This record gives sequence, structure tokens and C-alpha cells, in this order.
Amino acid sequence: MPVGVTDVSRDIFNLHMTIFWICVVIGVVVFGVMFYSLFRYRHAKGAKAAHFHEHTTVEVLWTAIPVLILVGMAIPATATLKNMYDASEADLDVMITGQQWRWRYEYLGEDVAFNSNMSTPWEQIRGQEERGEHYLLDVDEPLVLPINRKVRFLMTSDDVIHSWWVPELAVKQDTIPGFINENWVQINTPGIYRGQCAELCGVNHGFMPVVVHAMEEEEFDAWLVERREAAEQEAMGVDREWEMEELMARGEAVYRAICSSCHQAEGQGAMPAFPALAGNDQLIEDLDWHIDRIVNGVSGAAMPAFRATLNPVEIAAVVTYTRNAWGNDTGETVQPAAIAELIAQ
Ligand SMILES: [Cu+2]
Repeated sequence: MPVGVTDVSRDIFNLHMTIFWICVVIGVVVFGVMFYSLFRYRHAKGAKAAHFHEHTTVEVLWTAIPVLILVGMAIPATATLKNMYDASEADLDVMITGQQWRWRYEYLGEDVAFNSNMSTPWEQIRGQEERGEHYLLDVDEPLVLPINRKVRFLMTSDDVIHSWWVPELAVKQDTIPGFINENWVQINTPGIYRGQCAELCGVNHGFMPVVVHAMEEEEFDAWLVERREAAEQEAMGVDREWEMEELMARGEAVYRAICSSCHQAEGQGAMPAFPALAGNDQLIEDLDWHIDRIVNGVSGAAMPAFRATLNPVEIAAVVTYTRNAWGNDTGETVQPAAIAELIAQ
């Protein structure tokens, strides 16, 4: 349990230590009296038990003292809880969405949104390679936050219950489909803080880490502008015609980040849940079916809908890639404009 880098995490830590020491003192006093009495008034020394019934003073004391101790603990605990749940008047709102098995971050009102996928190579997980420094705790795109500003989190899920947990920020909040939970942080120290999903959410539950990069306010503002411009650039890419090579390169990156954890690096799949894409006849023969699976997902199966979490360029690229990689040589390209039109319907 770290002291952490927010006022709330420090309050929680201090509260924990206060309660801990109260428990230690109670333990020492109660066991001290008990063992002293057992030893001092033992039968072997000829002790005779007293035979009284009802004792008002003792009864009042053993009621009043615990009540006072509990009230004394409840006052700081309630103050800390009230503060923890007060997400009002935030400077920045970030929507956090859990998805099997990644996190999505949306900076509300800022036109910046991205997926955050674990970046630990599968070779390390399978033991074919030496483990890196942040094994299972590294992502391709960390959540970037400013220090000294109150950031409100709105947390939900696309599929099952996940839990967004970063010990040093003292945030551990379930993300539940159909609900929006609130939480907030105001980070005091710049740095990189790591955590993970804390709610068993499926076979790759252990592979959806959280990484928060807290930076100085000016640095964060510059980052946000840069990301917004990149998003605008990407949006413009929807209208132009893309070459096969560009789509393949982009599609491979999307496939590695998003698809490969289930459908495997070479599209070989992992049955029964995750069908092979390489040499999949239905995929090769039916383009509309293929696109529909990615855009709308498959209800009742593990395949999520990507219409809201990937942009048209990414969807067109990954469709083109999966139709032409690993011997699926259809020679077909899918243009981002066509996907954009389909999603708009
Ligand atoms: Cu999860």
C-alpha cells in the first residue's frame, strides 16, 4: 500500500495507519489484561472466583469506551470518504471504458480519444523471450494527465465488469456495462504510475494493464493540442483514396494492437472462442460479412463491435490487412470512405 501521489491517497494511507495503531493498542490492552489475569489469578495459586451478578459500572464502561473509539475512527474515515466521492468542479473530464481486453480513454470535449493496449510482447508471456522491465505493466498509449488539476473520471464498460486500478492514485473503480461510475484524481507529482484491471474479466484479464503518465501542466496542454491535430489529420484521411501498401502497413499495426491477442499473431486463431482468420473461407469470400463482424461485433460471442472504438481508417486498414495477409491473397482493398459511410447509416 503506497502513500501515493495525490492528497486523497495520502489521506487514505494515514487513515489506514491510524486505524492500524488503534487496533494495535486495543490488542495489547485486551490481551495484556487477559494474560495478566490468567497468570496472576490462576487456580494453582489458590485463586477463588468472585460470584457476583450484574455490575452497572462495568457494563456502562464496556459500552461507552467502544462507542467512543468507533466514533473517533468514524470521524476521519467519513471526512476522507466524502472527499473521495466529491468529483465535482473538475478541470478535465476523462471517460474510461473497459473492453475485453484493453482500456479506452476519451478526453471529453477535447476531440481526443484512443485505445490503450498492453505492449508486452507475447513472446515474453510464452517464455520464448526474457521478461522486460515492466512485464505485463506496459501499454502502447498511456493515459496522459496533467498534475495539479482535478481530473474527473467517468467509468464504464463495453462488455463485462472490469476495474480500473492504480494504487499510487488510490483509484480502484469498477467499470460496469450500462452504468457510469465517477472518480477523480489530482496528482501532485509528475511520473509514470502503473496498475491493472482488478476484476476478473475473461481469459486475458491479466493482460490489460493501466499506465498513467502525469506531466507538468504546460507539457500536458502541448500534448493535448498535438493529439487533437493528429486526430484532425486522421479524420481528413477518410476522404482520400488509400493505396494497398499504406492500408497494409496501417492494418498490420491495428491488428497487432487490437486483434492479435485473440486471433493470434499469424491469424491462426485459438479455438473454440477465437476463429482463425488465415484461410477462413467465409472471410475471403464475403467482404460484407467480414466488415460487418468488425463494425458491429457478434452478439453473444467474444467479438466486440469496433464502430465506436476504431476510426474508419483503422477499420478499412485492418479489413484490408486481414484479407491479404497470411495467404489470404484476395487482392482487395477497402477504402476508409466506404467504412465511414457504412458507420454513418
Ligand atoms: Cu478487465
